[in-house]
Amino acid sequence: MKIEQIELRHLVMRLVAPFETSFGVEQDRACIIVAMRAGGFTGYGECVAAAEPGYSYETATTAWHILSDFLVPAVLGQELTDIPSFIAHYARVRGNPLAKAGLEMAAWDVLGQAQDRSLAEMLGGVRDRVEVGVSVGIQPTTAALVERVGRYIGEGYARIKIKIKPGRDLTDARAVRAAYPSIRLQVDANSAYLLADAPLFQQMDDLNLLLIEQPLGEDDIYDHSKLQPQLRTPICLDESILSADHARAAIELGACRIINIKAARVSGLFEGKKVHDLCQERGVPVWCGGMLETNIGRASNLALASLPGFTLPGDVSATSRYYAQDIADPPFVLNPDSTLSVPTGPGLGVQVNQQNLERFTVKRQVFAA
Ligand code: OSB
Ligand code: MG
Repeated sequence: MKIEQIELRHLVMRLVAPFETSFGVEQDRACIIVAMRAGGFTGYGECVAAAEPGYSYETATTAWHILSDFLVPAVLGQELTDIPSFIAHYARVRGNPLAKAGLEMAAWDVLGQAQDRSLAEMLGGVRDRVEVGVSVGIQPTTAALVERVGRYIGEGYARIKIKIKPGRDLTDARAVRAAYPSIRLQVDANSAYLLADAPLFQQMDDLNLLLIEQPLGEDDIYDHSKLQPQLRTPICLDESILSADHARAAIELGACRIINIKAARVSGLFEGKKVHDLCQERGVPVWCGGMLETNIGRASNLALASLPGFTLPGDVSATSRYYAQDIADPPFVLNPDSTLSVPTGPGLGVQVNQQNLERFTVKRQVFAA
């Protein structure tokens, strides 16, 4: 199939509530939606680069530049036969994993539709439902956080992650643990601390946390290897792991005992599966992270999380936790057992709502072969 056309859309979508992390607050979430036309099919991808370079150095604007000036020209007019040969077209483009992952997702969707196979099937998924939790942003007060967590537990989420930052760490974590003594609980620091903060994390060892996510710098696998031996609680790396090679280095250095896999952060689903396979081989549990995706990215996350090594609940919550109106149907609804169902239709298995897609688009460009 010849890749005949690629359309990029920069979207801005209002979240149902502001999402605060150690790097900032997000209320209007940006993303780039890629629509790839080949062989009579249209495949969709979601690039999760945000408005600001807080989680990643990439932004929606830099990703637009990398996509439109380098990645799209590298694949437009080419034959789409399989993912490895597709990726090879832009292998010379350094870095920019979020931009690459958005484009790659659209290629998986086209291939899945052409082969009449679901993305989960193509990746080697083994389950039709995935255990999920909810990632709770920093709230105005500790009391508001406890209340917020209580509401999510009431909705049926069996695993809670709270965001922490200096000044809003131990107190928040202790308060949530005191209010919900048996809930599966974890914290995410998004790189806000230094190795010198080890005593703070040692105090968290009493809270029976599943894991502590990315306490130290994104470029600092080494200092994580100094921190992990000082803690009983497993460290889980997110920002630090940009490839299967990074995952191998982190595991061999003892920098973490768990890895959060986001396909976007590792340049796409193909590399994400490689991280999964390596971790499975080394006995390291993994779980699927989230980037406040629309239902397009959420469908991709659920397919990835259906692989056998994903043994911890993912940050993939119901559609209503993020958006009042989404750009693809049907909405994902939490099952009573704190799972989401993995889409079964060909490719991503969701239907894009063109009206909503248009409504949230702030910029659009079409590239034709
Ligand atoms: O660190 O996991 C993170 C959202 C944006 C950027 C980084 C992170 C997150 C989340 C949200 O934690 C997870 C979700 O999509 O529900
Ligand atoms: Mg994280």
